[in-house]
Amino acid sequence: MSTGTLDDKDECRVVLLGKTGAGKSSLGNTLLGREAFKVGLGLSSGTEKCQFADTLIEGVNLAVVDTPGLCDTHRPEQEVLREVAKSVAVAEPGPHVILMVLRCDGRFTAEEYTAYITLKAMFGDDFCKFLFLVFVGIDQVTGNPDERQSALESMIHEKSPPTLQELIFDSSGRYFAVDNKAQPVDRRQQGKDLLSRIQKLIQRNGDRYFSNKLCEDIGRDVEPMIQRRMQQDNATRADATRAVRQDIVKEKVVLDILKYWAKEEYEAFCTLKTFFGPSVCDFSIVIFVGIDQITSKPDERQAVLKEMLKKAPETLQEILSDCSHRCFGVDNRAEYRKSQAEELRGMIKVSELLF
Ligand SMILES: Nc1nc2c(ncn2[C@@H]2O[C@H](COP(=O)(O)OP(=O)(O)OP(=O)(O)O)[C@@H](O)[C@H]2O)c(=O)[nH]1
Ligand SMILES: [Mg+2]
Repeated sequence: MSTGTLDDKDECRVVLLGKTGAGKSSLGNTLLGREAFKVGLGLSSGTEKCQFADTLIEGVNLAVVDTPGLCDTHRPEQEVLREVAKSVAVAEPGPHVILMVLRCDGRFTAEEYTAYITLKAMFGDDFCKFLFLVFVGIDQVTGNPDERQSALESMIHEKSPPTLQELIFDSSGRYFAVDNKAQPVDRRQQGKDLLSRIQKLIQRNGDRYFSNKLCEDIGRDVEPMIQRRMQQDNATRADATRAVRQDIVKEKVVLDILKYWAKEEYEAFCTLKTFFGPSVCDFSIVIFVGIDQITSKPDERQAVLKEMLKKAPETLQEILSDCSHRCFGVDNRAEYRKSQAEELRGMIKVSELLF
């Protein structure tokens, strides 16, 4: 089982995920009972980096991590996923609940579903045990506060597409409707009601929090930072943890999140070798997608990639060496995908001749 147990029983760590403009920051503010996170205006994207805020509410130390929106066409997916991974580091040793924020007054899009599948792949199936769906914007469906939950219930039963049904199934039917635009007293009560649902889920999960290999690796790097802070500032563990969280968010300490991914990829490569035998390398070409992030000039792609790989971490150097340095940089978004495919096919043919 890849889940940890709660050390500090009074802390509740929540991560907000969802598509851009869904209402994550607004929901974070509803939960915290104050305007801790900047809310987006109009079409502009509000949250660019993951944010952290906490408060003592109903005897619970509630720590909320806000993230930039998924499916943001103005931002590369890798960058957003990196921020999502960072949010897990901020919620170290792991979030108790992952709140997936959805809109009542909008369609559940194919992009949103794909983003959800990517998250599931990134975090692993255990992720679902900690998943809670929050549908914001219920004010667009009903103006009657007493009917919020029943209105959502009918909406879900009458017109949710199969993709959304999958999320509902994955979260074992845990969902809640919120109006972030409600009057302060009403909004406060909604925050408390949601917190009580969150606490029920934590109880059901036996006080465990979400963790996976990525969380454990990050935890190993973060723990000494907390210890150092405790000694240097003569701080309590809670204060030192809070300070380290802010350091991570403000990037005062650099956690090389991609380093952890590279490690996972390396392990996957080792598994492949064990499974098929070392000769699998003789038939392998290492493909690097997203080369457009490194150079915009198509003619320079392969040369720039080769140059960049000279500084690659040891694990990646090993993979490249095993594959006799056969590698290729691809821009999957380029309009000349066809010529890239031809170039790659040429490389495959050469490999066939060689082996
Ligand atoms: N009517 C209504 N509007 C809402 C609700 N929640 C959020 N909004 C509005 O939706 C817009 C986006 O809200 P944010 O909280 O910034 O959304 P976000 O998911 O944090 O956005 P990004 O950080 O850009 O990904 C803002 O104009 C909010 O006022 C709600 O419950 N009802
Ligand atoms: Mg936001």
